[in-house]
Amino acid sequence: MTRTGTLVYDPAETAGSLHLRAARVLNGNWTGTSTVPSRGLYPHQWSWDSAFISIGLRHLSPLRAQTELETLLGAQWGDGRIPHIVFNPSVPLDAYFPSPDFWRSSTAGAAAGAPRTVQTSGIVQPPVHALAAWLVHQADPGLSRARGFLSRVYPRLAAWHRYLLHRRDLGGGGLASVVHPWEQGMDNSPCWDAPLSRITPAPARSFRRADLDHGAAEDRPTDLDYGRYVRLATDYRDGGYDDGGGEFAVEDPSFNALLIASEYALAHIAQELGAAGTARHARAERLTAALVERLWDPAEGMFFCRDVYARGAGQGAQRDGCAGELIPERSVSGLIPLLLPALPRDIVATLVRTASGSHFGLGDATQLVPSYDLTGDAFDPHRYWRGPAWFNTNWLLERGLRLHGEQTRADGLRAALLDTAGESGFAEYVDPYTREACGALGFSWTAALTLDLLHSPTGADQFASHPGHETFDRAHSASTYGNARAYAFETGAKGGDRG
Ligand code: 9WN
Repeated sequence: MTRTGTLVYDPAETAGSLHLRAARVLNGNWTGTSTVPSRGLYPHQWSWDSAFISIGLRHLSPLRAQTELETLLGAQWGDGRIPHIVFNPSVPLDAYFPSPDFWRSSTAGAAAGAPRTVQTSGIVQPPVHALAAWLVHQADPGLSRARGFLSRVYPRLAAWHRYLLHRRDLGGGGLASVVHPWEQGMDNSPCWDAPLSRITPAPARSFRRADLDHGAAEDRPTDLDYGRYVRLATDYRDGGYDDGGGEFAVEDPSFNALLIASEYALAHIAQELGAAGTARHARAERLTAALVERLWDPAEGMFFCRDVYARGAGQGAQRDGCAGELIPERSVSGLIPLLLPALPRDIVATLVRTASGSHFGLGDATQLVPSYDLTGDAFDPHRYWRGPAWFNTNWLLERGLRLHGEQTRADGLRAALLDTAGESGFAEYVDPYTREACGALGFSWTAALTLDLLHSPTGADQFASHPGHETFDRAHSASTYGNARAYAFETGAKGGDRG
């Protein structure tokens, strides 16, 4: 216990009240079957939000955490996609744009197997779900087994990964592409500026934004960006949500790293259910190799997005032998592969240096990693995904640092996350320099990941490929790495799930 003036600071008591406040946020945002990201700005169920939320919720109520994921998976499409929004029918249509009457999932998505009784969007979000399901199971294996939780979610999660690895391998190199910036989750990142510049925006008068009723215009994407988001979504819908016909396809490091982390989790789940997880485990390692081969930029010391349909990408494409070209924008997305256990050691060391260097400033200019390069032309400390720090990305980096033995840096990041979550009122995101709250307050994943950091201070096992992963055989990693091209061909081929 320390004394400051007349105030007595008791870390245990502070943690206790932080826990209580975080739990209140999650209770307030619970609808009975799932949790909204925030009551005002985001009044429906969001896909990757629910995955992060369940990771925290498992510490309050493993049953609610299981239900959160089951509700989301109940809206899965026949082709395997998990929609990025599941709409609550009791919320008025004008509360959020684009609303169900824009997506028209049950009619426009019929050929792709959209559900008939629940309305959803037609795009996806990052695949954090299998990882979440595995962590939720571990919180109370007895309850999970009694309810048959894993045996019910496993086939759905396997179909989801199959969709991403087969239908979304638009670059032909084994990685999944996103077909809309909202799919990657970092909607307004400068990474999308180049591929979006080729899209003709929908006229501003053809839609009405609802986000500006809740958020400051200077913190949110511009009308021009929105026009392009709407155009891409409209064209996708009008093509029956069929993949491959669009004008936007990007291979993103964070999206694919989360897919790989979830593939490891599926291997654990398969084993728990009595099946062999080895094929999935090997696939996760081959995908790691494909990620390095297609998205790692050794000169810049981080991963970049690949613009699969870049025009004039000829030379780039010929130089590295891959379709499209890398987008030279430094986003936090390019650090998130740090959570992968089979990443070569030199890449881990370089990523840690990049995170702590002038572009992201971790432990120096900033205590939380910003969403975008502090020195970049497009940097803005308040605008959506163009500079502010988010809690989910920092939680992922904290776990990644710990996984690779960077305990001191991870401890610093954990402390900054807990302080900032409490001080900001569980803000959606914060200014990376001042940690001033931005966006919505009482934001669910901020509260949920706070709970996870309080309950799993070391989190050592969360992203491990298997117990004792630190003794992972790097020689095996090197040979897997050499086989990346063969693997790209293999996953590009049509076929069922090989797990
Ligand atoms: C569009 C819900 C979602 C998050 C995204 C975040 C934001 C929506 C929006 O909110 O996106 O999906 O309207 O801006 O960028 O990551 O899942 O919290």
